[in-house]
Amino acid sequence: MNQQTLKKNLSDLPLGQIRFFESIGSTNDEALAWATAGAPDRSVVITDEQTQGRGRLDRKWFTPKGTALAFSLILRPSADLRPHLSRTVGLAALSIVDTLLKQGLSAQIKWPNDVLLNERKVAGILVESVWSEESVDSVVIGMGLNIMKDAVPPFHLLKFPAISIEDALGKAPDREKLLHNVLAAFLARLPQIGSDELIKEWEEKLAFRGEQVQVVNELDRNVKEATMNTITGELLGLQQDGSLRLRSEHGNLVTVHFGDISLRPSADTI
Ligand code: BT5
Repeated sequence: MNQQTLKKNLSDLPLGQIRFFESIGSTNDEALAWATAGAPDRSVVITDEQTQGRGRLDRKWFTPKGTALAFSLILRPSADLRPHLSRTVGLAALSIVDTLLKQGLSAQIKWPNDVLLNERKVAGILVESVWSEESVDSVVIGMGLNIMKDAVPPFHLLKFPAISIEDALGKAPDREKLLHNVLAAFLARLPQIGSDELIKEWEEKLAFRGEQVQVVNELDRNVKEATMNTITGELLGLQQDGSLRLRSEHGNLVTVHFGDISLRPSADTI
């Protein structure tokens, strides 16, 4: 992977500028700084290795050299897009699902920001914003995909099992082609971000739908009793803004908003 081959490979897509790094701390950090400095809409930061890759709550995201895809897309939201920004994470997840389907792999979305193959995490998404006074100036959509086996972190470092596309396919796919396909799928879906169809497709791909799950508010995890920050219930689907609908074990309908949430199948369903 290098700047020239990437530019050529992505030249048919309506992107802004492209910046490639052989190694970088985090593509999201670079994209946030670039967005603040005026990056054109739909610019992309791509790297072959991250040394400070981030998940939510500054959790670590592993991107060993030459094994993964790690990139961040900068959007400068138009007026049409602004009301639907909470759906960008779903749009990104569906773009990864579309791309995996082209490889013959059926993936699912673990709400809010993970993509699973065979109930193992193959990709993670981190959406962050640059604010200008009261409104969002730009949105950075960071995506990390495990391509080769060596991208998968050691088991003992993970809270949820992980997998690579190579593990699932039995061979390593072409990284640049996958990158092209994820970006192409994202840009193709973007005009439909406000549609009911998007929510329907996102719901159809949700992992554990109709099953009992446990939802934990990670921010509260350390400060409150476990019973106060955990909801157990049946995963029903999504609200219009992409938040999660559950039927709690007490029969109440509950909406779980985006945040630092982690979702697991409930212990008694495993
Ligand atoms: C995420 O966070 O899953 C979002 C990951 C976003 C990564 C991209 S790469 C490009 C861009 N630049 C960045 O710096 N980040 C974005 P979260 O749901 O908080 O999950 C983080 C957890 O996933 C960690 O605590 C680990 O347990 C696990 N993990 C770390 N690396 C992994 C990997 N390569 N594959 C599977 N799981 C991983």
